[in-house]
Amino acid sequence: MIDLYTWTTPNGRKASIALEEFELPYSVHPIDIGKDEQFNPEFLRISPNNRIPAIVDQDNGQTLMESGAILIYLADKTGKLLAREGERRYRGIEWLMWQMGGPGPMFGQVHHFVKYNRGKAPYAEERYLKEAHRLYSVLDRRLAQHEFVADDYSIADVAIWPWVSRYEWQTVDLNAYPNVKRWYTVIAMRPAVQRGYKVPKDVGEIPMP
Ligand SMILES: N[C@@H](CCC(=O)N[C@@H](CS)C(=O)NCC(=O)O)C(=O)O
Repeated sequence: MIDLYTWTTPNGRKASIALEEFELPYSVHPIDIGKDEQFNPEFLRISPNNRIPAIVDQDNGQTLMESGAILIYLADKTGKLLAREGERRYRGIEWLMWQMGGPGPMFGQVHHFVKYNRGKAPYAEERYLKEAHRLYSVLDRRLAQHEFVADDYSIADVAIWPWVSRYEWQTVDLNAYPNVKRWYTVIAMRPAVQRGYKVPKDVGEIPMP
């Protein structure tokens, strides 16, 4: 049994979608970051960076913060969505790390400046939107040559997809990135993704372009 500490955000959904894909039993502990619950001392013992998601694996007591580490751990635990060794493993990790260093933090800045604080910092809006479009172009070029980001459907797709699902917040028209749109739509149809998207609670349907 896995304890999942999460909220209704792209990083949180990475973990819940992965748990659904892996068909692992898990119990959900909502951490309402709007109410600063991520600063509760009990949560900080599991996630010292006061961020969701975090997990505790009741099988062995392993605690983990950082969604990328959680995805690798669960993939290794189950032997699914990441090759055990060789080039395919590192290709999956490569694109997972691309998400962790690129779309995660950069799209997050777009949400902060463009969605929630529009007009307050025009240069920041311009800078992060430009970077977001650059990242969408990188993804679109990759997906022009590959069905999924790495080789087969993998934890790299699971990591990137929830950030793309906020394309409306980012004022991004997915029609400008047809390969991303094709990939996004295929993944959105997966039952595990549809279930994981609604954890820890249902806040609406998956946006469809
Ligand atoms: N690099 C971390 C980022 C996690 C993160 O930024 N989580 C946000 C929600 S998406 C959060 O918990 N924010 C709470 C806060 O900023 O205090 C990961 O991938 O797990």
